[in-house]
Amino acid sequence: MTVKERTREWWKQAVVYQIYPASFCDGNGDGVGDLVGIISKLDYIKSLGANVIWICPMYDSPQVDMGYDISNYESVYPPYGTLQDMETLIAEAHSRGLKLMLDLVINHTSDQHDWFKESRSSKDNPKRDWYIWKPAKYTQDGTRVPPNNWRSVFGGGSTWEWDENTQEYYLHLFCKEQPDLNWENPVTRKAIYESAMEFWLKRGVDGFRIDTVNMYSKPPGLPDGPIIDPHSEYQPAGMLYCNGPRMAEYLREMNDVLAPYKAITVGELPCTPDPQRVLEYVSAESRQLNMVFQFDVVDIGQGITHRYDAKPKNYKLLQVKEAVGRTQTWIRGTDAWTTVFLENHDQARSVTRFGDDSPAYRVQSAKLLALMEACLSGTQFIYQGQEIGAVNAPKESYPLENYLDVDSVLYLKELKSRHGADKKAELDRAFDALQHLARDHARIPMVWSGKAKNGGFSNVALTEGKDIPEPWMKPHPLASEINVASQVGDPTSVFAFWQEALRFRQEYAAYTVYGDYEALRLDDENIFFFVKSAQGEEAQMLVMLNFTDKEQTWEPLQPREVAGLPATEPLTLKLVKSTHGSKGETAALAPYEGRVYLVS
Ligand code: TEU
Repeated sequence: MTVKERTREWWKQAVVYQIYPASFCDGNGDGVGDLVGIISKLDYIKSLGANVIWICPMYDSPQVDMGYDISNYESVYPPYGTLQDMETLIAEAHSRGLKLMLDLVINHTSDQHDWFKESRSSKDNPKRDWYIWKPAKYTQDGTRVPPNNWRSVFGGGSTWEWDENTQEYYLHLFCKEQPDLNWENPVTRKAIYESAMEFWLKRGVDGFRIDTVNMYSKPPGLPDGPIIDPHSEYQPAGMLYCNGPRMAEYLREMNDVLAPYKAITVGELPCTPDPQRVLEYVSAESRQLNMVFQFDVVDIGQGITHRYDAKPKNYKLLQVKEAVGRTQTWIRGTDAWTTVFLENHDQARSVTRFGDDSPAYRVQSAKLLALMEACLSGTQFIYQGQEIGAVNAPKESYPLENYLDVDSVLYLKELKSRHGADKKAELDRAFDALQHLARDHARIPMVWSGKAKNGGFSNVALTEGKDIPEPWMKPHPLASEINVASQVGDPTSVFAFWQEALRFRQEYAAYTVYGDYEALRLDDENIFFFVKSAQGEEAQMLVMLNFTDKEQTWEPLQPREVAGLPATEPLTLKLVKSTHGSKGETAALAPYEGRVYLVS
């Protein structure tokens, strides 16, 4: 649907703060983050300027994939707390004006979920077809092979696991401990809605971040994927199994469940480069999702055969400009909505990936990225630690054995089997890639203090006189340099800049949040220029971001460069925000300086 005016909604202007429960704050002193710890930091989150919290899975789970393998939707993972703690958290958040979103993981369950245990118990169990079971195929020489050539998202193996007991394969797009639910069965869908959604909606949650939202509907016949990696038996087939034919139907059904509660949704949308297809999901008229996470920006620099088959920083600024453009421009003139994010629990730290994490420039480049995000249209998401400019753990001080994520572990295992464990050069290359891109970096415990043991991760326990335990993941080696305590109250800190940038974003929401985006000077290899225009405003907002560690001069803006500006010179530029507090109207940009002007 084409629209002239963009409607305003509370959730469009919201700032969502994402929490990874295992790594946010350890309230009971066992080395694992928990709900009590989260409750103790609600005022901190509020002080940043966020008004919504999204908590990654806190449900009961064997934790093969850090809670994205759920064994019971209706209970809490005991080390995180209890159902009662969740109720307290919801109430405490609401009393501060914070809304709460949960992570909805319903493409698959854990293999320890009762549903799957029943399903795998026999071929005639009533829950057999709650999951996707298929007989084996056989090659000419009689070798048993899986039903198709799809490769699991993690490692290099098949998406099919053989079940000895019932002599069939079951599908798992992720780990073998994460069997895919069969959405074609209406009884299964109803059980999912009741257990995973209504159970929590009734308890007051305000919305869901929906995991892998485009994988529920599988392509009919489950055909083989094209050969993308000729050296492998199994092929990355995301482009084939995402966005299946019944997606719209399923999402509308889910909306009927959400609507009475006015709950909001943001769906994770991998493997969907076509903006037209994205639009189908989030056009308000289509009643599917409020928003989605596109992967264009976070996929920059990742490998094609495997995300970690890549060299650090193997991209140009132009790719960043184009990827940002792909998340911004398609909403123009539509009733759809987009999101702004550079980090989450599946991504390495943005300062390391897109800025410069050296001591000389990490503060400046963190501010630059904050300013860029603050000026982009869509609902803004911030991942824990991003607000203090967290960086990846350095190679020298964080050895490979500290990496615990199943994606990293299975990748290394696959490499060793491909090359033999002694291929030192290949392992070194993999370490470089993981140091740059691994999900582990986002999962290192949050650093609350540079002085307390383990970055103050278990500080709440400390005040109760308990011993400080080792955290579940090794603490950040740069804890004494990058931490919350030293930044809160320091006007020059990354944290203070985020607070400012978020206030600025709200003050100029007509441009920043709701405006139309247009890139300028795409071929400039150093500076990212873009313009935001606001409905009913004559002036336009000009954003310029120096993505280099060198001073950069820039050519004055010409009237003809921007549609809608007065055709004759001189243009008036009024500086409204800067990462460096600079006043210079036309001066060169300092390394990693970002500026915002109103142009008329
Ligand atoms: O991620 C889904 C996803 O599409 C993956 O490609 C993701 O990019 C992953 O990090 C690849 O390494 C979601 C969750 O966000 C992730 O944490 C889970 O592991 C995954 O689903 C399975 O539930």
